[in-house]
Amino acid sequence: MTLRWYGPGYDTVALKDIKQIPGIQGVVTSLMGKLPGEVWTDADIAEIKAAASAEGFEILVFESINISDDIKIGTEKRDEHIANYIKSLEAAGKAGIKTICYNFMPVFDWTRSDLWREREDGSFTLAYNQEVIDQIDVADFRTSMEKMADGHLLPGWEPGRLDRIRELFAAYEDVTEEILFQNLVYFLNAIKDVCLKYDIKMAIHPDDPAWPIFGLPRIITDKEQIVRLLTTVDSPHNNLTFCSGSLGTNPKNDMVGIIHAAKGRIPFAHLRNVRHNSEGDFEESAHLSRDGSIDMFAIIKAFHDTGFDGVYRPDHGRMIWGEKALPGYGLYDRALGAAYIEGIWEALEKAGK
Ligand SMILES: [Mn+2]
Repeated sequence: MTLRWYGPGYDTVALKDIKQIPGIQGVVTSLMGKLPGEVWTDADIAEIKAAASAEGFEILVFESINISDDIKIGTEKRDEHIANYIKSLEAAGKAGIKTICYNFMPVFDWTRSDLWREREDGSFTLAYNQEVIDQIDVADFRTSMEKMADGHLLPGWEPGRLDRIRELFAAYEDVTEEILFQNLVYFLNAIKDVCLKYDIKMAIHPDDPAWPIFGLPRIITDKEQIVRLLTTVDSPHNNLTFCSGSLGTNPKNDMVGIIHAAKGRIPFAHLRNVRHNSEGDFEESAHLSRDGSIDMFAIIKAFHDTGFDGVYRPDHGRMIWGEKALPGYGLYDRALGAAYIEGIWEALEKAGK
């Protein structure tokens, strides 16, 4: 059990507070100051490792070393960016980081229409409404996300990269789902040697939400696509980050089926719940099954049944008890989520004996 922690200067939650959540055995982090395509050096990684270990924490996963749009589009800069990515993987491997979470979503990372939707109980949460998204001018979208983020740097929404939004959209014009998939395969094959050398597991995060938005292709949204990727690059370095919240945005996704189909290829899992309010509208609920639309027990049981021995973490939480934090990443609700997940796991362990 881990918690995501953004590092000094980026996270509102302190490691000393994370330490008081029972059961947390490590952290998942990233170098927030880096743009996709840039190299992570040994010194960069040593610095964040030192910050974590000062409070007794090991870094168990890098989430994420982001992939540049040049790699996703397949531009002439692709090979240079992949060479840089390999250098970052070398540095991670030498530092003993074995799991790298990444995604292959064009232009925008995870997307919400509201970062502060008030719920019936007075808590605030991240929400998505398709009609609102459909009315957004993409050129203004980053500004509106930043405004909602209230001064916090959103992971995947780094300034700089999205300054040339219209250019980026134009660059994706001819990128079909199949081309994007082939570019992902090209990337995975290109980094295979360095991953095998250091026993690094690349773990792709599903697209969030799990359908194409703004006319951009999305290719990791359901079981069929996940199985296709795992079998096309059938290598121990090619794996899945299972995210119940992202896959669960589509009520049709069979998440227990995905966990079984990807057995042995899920080194990292994000566990959270969503509530479907109506077609195209969902919000992130508390972790409990009864608060959302996902059967969290069934998911955790599927991990237990398949012998999961990777790293998991409670994913986003609501903002409760007046907390002001990075949207989705407050301390309190994620701590409740961690305790809930640990409770289910302990019950499964003991019931099985
Ligand atoms: Mn996730």
